[in-house]
Amino acid sequence: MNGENGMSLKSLLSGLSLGLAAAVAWAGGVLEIEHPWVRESPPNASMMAGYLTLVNETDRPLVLVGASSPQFERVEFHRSRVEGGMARMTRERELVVAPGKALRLAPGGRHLMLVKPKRALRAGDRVELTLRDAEGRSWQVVLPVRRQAPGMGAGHDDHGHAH
Ligand SMILES: [Cu+2]
Repeated sequence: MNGENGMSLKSLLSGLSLGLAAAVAWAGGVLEIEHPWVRESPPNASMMAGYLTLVNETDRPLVLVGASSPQFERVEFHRSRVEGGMARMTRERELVVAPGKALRLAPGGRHLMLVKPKRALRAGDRVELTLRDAEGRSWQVVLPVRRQAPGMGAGHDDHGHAH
């Protein structure tokens, strides 16, 4: 907090209530996380890709600066693109979700790169993930491991809304 031009009591209180909301995850109407899933990889894969949709329910940009999972050595934000016929992945330092908008992480575009699983994960397993934003808030989400994107298969029972 920068105390120079003194926060009003009202903004201080709303800041506190946001902090409390973050403590009970996504109940606070700040970030909604939809359609989380991780694509199943061969058992010896050193990386897996995770996808979800982030919905910013506030009127300010939401800047995610980090992610982690106890089941992986580290988690990075990546973006895939095709350049000259070659698929390439680049690492991005943060994910910015515009006010009131959704940012979709999906195959062929942005994804969570889950690096070095501590043990092999298969369809039906679950990945526990923590997302952190630039204001120090954090959200926990469970991503089911699947062979294909939600909505592509026959079953409906495992679609994973995280709210
Ligand atoms: Cu990647």
